[in-house]
Amino acid sequence: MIITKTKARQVLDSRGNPTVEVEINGFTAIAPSGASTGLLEVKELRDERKSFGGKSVYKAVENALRAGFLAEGKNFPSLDSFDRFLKELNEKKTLGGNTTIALSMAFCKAYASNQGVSLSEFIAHNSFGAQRLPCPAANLINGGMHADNGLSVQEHMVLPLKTKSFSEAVQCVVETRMELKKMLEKKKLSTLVGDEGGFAPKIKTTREALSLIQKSLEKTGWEDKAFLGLDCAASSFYKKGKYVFQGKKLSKDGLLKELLKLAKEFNLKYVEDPFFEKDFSAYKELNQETMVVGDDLTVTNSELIEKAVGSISGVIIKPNQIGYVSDAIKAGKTARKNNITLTTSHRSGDSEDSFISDFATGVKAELFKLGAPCRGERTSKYNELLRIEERGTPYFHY
Ligand code: 2PG
Ligand code: MG
Repeated sequence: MIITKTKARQVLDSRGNPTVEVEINGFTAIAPSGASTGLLEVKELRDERKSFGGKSVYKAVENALRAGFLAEGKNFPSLDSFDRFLKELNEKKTLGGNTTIALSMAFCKAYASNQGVSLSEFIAHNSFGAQRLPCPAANLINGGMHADNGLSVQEHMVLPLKTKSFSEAVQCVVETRMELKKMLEKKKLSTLVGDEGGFAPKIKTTREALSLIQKSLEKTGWEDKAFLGLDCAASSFYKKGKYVFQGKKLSKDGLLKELLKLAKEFNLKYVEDPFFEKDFSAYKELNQETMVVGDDLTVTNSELIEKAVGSISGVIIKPNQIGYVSDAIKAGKTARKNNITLTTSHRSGDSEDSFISDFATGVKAELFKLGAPCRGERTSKYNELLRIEERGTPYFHY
């Protein structure tokens, strides 16, 4: 495909922070942005000036414009060739991960259209061949760095693993959320939402959060089709060698004990980042009991995923953690080769761009973290998957 026209601009993400939007041959893509970021994620470029609280991305936009200018008139026969071109420009790692990922995502959209295929089909051609819709992992109660309610654990999720179609999974998640809202109202707890559209009530423990979701599942009759899961994002409450968990200072073994109790009590099928992101051996201990998923631990990096083999049974794939769509696909391939389940994921600072839904389907991810079905930047992900389902795309089977 010949790149004929490129543009870039500063737009806003769902937290109201500036972010980069790139346009290639008329197709736009917006870089998402995390709050609980891994230490080894590629770095976003922010201006760190007085304007926009230091968060403006004018320099990143300038970099995207320059890359676009250099790409115009050139023929790129594949995603790999375009990402290679970007990597050459980014040799000194000065472009910013937000710049490169927006360019790489926009290229995928333009290229897919140029080839007359859908975006998810294009991603499938570049990864495992066929497409498949993922099972949603829906974050119904927010905590950690995504809310100010004091909950240590960042995400309390519903996984409708035994549903037979994506739309049935959506029904489960939506009805459970509606019931949860009623329960919170009855308890006079807030139903305002956190960064990922989940409720952020001032409750003190993850046990309480899980039991509210479990009760909502039972009340709506979905309890046989859905399971519960957590993203602890434990690095965010790891302070000076201890875990500051629900008001207590715990050692690694103390936290392991707590998590094991919760896993048993609620039959947890999914626990993401249960420990500090450098403690591969702690992950391994819990992995023997339930599915442990690496996120900050592995940051969509193939080498770190190789290192984590044995410590995890699932892995998060977030294209903006590694900066290039082709590298995110590579990370997915490394995981699959090692029998590690793929969970693609949005970011807590996201946008109306639903690229990640097509990506999840294209790489046949088993699971997809997409927040609660609430707020436009989250529903855009659900809605895109509903459209993909209508095309007759098969759905994940547990
Ligand atoms: C996570 C993500 C997405 P953030 O930790 O998995 O849910 O959060 O984008 O803030 O890193
Ligand atoms: Mg995470």
